Amino acid sequence: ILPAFSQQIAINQVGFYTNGPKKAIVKTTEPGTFYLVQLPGGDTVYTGQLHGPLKNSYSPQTTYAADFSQFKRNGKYQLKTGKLTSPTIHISAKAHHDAAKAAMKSYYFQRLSMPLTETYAGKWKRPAGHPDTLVYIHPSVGGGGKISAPGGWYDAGDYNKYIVNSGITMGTLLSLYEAYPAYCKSVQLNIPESNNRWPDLLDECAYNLRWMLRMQDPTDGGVYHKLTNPSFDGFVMPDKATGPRYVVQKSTAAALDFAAVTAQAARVYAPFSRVLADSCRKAAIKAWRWALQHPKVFYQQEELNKQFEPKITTGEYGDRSVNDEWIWAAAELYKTTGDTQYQSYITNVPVQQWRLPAWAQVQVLAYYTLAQKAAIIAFADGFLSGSDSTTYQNAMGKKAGNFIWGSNSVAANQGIALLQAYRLTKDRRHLDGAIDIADYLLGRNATGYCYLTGFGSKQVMHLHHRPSDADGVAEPVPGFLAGGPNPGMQDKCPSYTSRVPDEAYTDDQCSYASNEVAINWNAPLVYLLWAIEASAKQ
Ligand code: G3I
Ligand code: 9MR
Repeated sequence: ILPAFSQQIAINQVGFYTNGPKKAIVKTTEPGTFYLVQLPGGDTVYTGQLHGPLKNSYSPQTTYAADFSQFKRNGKYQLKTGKLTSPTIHISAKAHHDAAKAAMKSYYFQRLSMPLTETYAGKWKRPAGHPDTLVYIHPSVGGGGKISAPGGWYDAGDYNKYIVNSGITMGTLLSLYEAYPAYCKSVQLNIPESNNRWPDLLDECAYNLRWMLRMQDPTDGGVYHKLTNPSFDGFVMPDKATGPRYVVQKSTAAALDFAAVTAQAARVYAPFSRVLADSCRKAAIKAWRWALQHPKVFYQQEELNKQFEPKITTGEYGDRSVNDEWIWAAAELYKTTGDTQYQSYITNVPVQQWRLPAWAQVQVLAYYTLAQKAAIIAFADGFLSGSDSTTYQNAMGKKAGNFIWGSNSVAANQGIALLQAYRLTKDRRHLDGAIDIADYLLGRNATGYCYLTGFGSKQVMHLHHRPSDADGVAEPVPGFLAGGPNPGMQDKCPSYTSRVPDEAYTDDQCSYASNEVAINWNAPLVYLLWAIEASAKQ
């Protein structure tokens, strides 16, 4: 049983590094003194003054910050101020280790086409779902027939597989490996491949990569946009969702994202499997060539449904601007092959025009790969400036516009930008800014939730995630990042209690716009937590 705590104190509920920054945020309009008390026992070990007031333009909330970074003794504590008591505080040398592993293990839980056994899945064991060995070619492709494309990861709370979203997800995870190979090799995930000679991170990513390779039409190099049911399944376990599956249309975005991922994979997997690396490199070049011949084939589901049966109503991931996909694919192909023909496709824009990576916006992934030093640092500094005067003291709070569908992935991608800079500068401010983002996601935020399932004093329990709902286990499958506050509230779920941008979240299964999971949201969290663990001065 966890000690009781006040909702007015928001704090990272997973952990602080011995020598790292440590802050809590108190919802109050008054200054005052705060105390850190040791658990058990309650002895006061540190005293400080609240700092504030802090305020965001888009929220009525006023807060004060309690900074106890100077306190550097491992253990368990609570922070007290006035009549308020914080959730349990954990200080240790490997503060995010368990959370980091769990966030990556979530991909194992998303695997299709194989049973999850108790050895690896514990009480979340389940039979295999979706063999995907018989998948119909949708009439939108032309031709008819069928293919086999088993494996891969479920995209999100639904049971479909989408190439565009797999693109940024794989790019993020493979970039983590390229940036921190030694740390990545050291992390054991307890997955079926754990005893082979590959790093577990690369084993897990290969599970999705092999599916992606099956999504390329070998005859022309084009890549199917998605593999899906015509409409979303009900809330049943995957093995009970047995309706027909289709690969639907080839698209330019899918071909280019596929080319980027397979080109990067050709580099990353080369030391482990020549065969896999070679097939990735060939697949990348073939997809690139298809895109050159088909530069403007967009996936527009409504248009498609006017022409073809069965109608498809699952996730669209429609992206009608592929300039950024060209740049990303060209950068990965150039870095892998050294072939200068790709260079002319890599255009640079001033850092003021850089956009955080997202499923439909992958340009900056190219700039990260090409290590554009000065611009990366300027990009990161943009997130730092002014973040300390926001109510929760991080980059996320600066604009209401950050709170979109999957806003927690916006935060995590801000953290990656700061970590990209930290690798170049070794300036502690960049690492601390990334830790501020981790703190945000793990509890120092306006709702007080630790958004990573299975962790924290105030936990997410009712994810929009079909297995978590249907498996009969009270706790959701662990290691998932909930989507996060989104005042768009497109799900029209009745349980939201606030439409203030950073509060518009509800821990309710009906809330796919704030409480779903998605592979492209977990990936930047994995990057953030692993890179912080790898970098933290202990
Ligand atoms: O980009 C605009 C932004 O400029 C604007 O300020 C804001 C105002 O609401 O809207 C932003 O666009 C939103 C976009 O997400 C942001 O990424 C759209 O309104 C919103 O509808 C769109 O939501 C997407 C959602 O599917 C619905 O299509 C999410 O990005 C996307 O992550 C989500 O993906 C789904 C898959 O379709 C199916 N599987 C689950 C997955 C996760 O929910
Ligand atoms: O479960 C679906 C989720 O994965 C999607 O992100 C979301 C938006 O496309 O749609 C969910 O499915 C809902 C559908 O859109 C409307 N009927 C209810 C479905 C389950 O809540």
